Amino acid sequence: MRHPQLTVFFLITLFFSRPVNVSSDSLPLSTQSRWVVSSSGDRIKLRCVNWSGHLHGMVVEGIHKQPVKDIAARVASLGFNCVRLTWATYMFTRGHHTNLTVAQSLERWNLTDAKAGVYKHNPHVLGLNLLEAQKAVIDELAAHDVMVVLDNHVSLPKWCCADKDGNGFFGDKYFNPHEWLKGLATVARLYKGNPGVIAMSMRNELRGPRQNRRGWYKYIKKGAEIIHRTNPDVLVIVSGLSYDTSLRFLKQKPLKLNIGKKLVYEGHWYPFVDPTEKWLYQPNEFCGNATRLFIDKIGFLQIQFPFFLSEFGMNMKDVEEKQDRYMSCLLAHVAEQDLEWALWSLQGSYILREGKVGMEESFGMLTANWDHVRSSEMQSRLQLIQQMNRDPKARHRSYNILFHPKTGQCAEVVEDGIYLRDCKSWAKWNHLKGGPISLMGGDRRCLAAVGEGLPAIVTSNCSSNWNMVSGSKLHIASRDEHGRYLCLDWDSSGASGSSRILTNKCLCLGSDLQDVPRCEDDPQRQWFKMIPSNHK
Ligand SMILES: *[C@@H]1O[C@H](CO)[C@@H](O)[C@H](O)[C@H]1NC(C)=O
Ligand SMILES: *[C@@H]1O[C@H](CO)[C@@H](O)[C@H](O)[C@H]1NC(C)=O
Ligand SMILES: *[C@@H]1O[C@H](CO)[C@@H](O)[C@H](O)[C@H]1NC(C)=O
Ligand SMILES: CC(=O)N[C@H]1CO[C@H](CO)[C@@H](O)[C@@H]1O
Repeated sequence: MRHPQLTVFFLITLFFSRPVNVSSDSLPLSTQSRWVVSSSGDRIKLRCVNWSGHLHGMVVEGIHKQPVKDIAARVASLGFNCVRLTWATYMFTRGHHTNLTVAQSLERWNLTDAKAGVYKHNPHVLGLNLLEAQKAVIDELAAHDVMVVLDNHVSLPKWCCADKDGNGFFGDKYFNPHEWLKGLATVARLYKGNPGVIAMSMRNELRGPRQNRRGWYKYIKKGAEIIHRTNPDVLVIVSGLSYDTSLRFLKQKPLKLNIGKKLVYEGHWYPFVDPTEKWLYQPNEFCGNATRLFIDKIGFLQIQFPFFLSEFGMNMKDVEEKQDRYMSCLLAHVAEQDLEWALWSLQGSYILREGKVGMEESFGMLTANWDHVRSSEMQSRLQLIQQMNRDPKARHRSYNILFHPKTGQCAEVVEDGIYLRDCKSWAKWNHLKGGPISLMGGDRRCLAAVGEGLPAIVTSNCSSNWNMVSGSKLHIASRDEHGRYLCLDWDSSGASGSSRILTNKCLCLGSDLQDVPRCEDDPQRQWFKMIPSNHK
């Protein structure tokens, strides 16, 4: 706490902290239709962050910058209840890797500064072998109630992923399927009975010129079943082809596995889809298209199975407008569907990545020195998806939360005004397409547009009808008394932490509410989503 930045960090994180209540008596986890549930059948929502441990040194990143115990405490205080911890197959299948101590493993790459850093911050880890060190990290996370998904990320320990890096598909240069199966079985056995590890994902981002469906069905089945036979407690997470963006072929031919109620699917959704310029000039149509494409290729699995969006993220160091819009678009979907997820990533820097010592991770929640949060905006944007909005066991009536993904805030009503606030409390809305938006309970009161540039209000006059419009369906529009369309709008000039919701001319939309062909405005301020919830 010597550091002023650290103090700020702890204040912020305390402010945002929320309970993480997975105790070992709720284990093992299993699945029930599309939910992950505890041993007593209560939903457990996975809200994770990725933490890399698969690079050259085969130790988790950051261990040379901060004590593992502090990193684990931060993960928990940032509102994550789980870590997707990545590992490399060779660490478990090649004796000359397995037997290395952390010190030796870093020395192999001449990483003397990192070694000195580990000595300074985690002296007890330096002499452990790589397996013991991994277990120490998992134990520390467990001590902070943070669950671990062990993700097989590569075979040869290095940065992932490229088409021709030899780690992409079964049979590639470094990716011997038998060795991979052996690695999975070894890890499953090592963590059998360890309550810290709740799931294993089989392989990150299958890809490359050799990828094919036949190989996928064959090896995914073997991998899943070997994990389950060895360690029947863990969830088994199945990933797709083309960098984990496609499992469309399962619509024709479902995967048949003998693993009980343990199957979870995963997928990735990054802003890198082409042509990203469309986020700038056709943002509504592109958001609609991107969401539909994601659902069509992989997201559709959530209807039947728990779906883990195991990687998404954006550059938080130098925020690019297009990535910012991607994030709003994605958050609206993730919140609406209440998916399981893992943000890429925790690490603010790498010991060694792609030949560069100390390379910074601009997508990291933490800064390069691992000592404070890179972006409090991102922290705020995650707040609603860090909550469980749909609880299959709850008996409360469902309603909608009016969510604003650009700020991550939720609409709350104070007297007749509507404000964006942190999602600790919120107004509960009912809405039938094309009809009024009314408050649940009490005397009937409805959302109304008064005029352009004026605050939206709630009133007993329920004659305003509202529609979700534009290609993104993220604009919420109604007519004013002159019959002109107005959209809900965020008044960003308001005091921080509480700004009023106004109605304004709909951005990027013509008078017929169709998307204009090219839009120079940023529509994000007008992007809202009705999030179904039965949270009490
Ligand atoms: C690794 O260590 C184990 C146990 O100490 C030993 O049996 C094995 O031979 C060692 N492997 C190599 C390649 O050094
Ligand atoms: C480490 O340093 C030694 C001596 O300078 C050098 O011979 C070796 O190639 C280096 N190894 C790596 C992996 O950079
Ligand atoms: C959205 O998808 C439609 C149908 O595939 C296509 O015609 C249109 O150009 C796409 N729009 C954008 C902005 O990419
Ligand atoms: C932003 C980023 O670096 N994402 C990476 C996350 O990890 C996957 C797989 O290792 C990479 O393909 C992404 O580029």
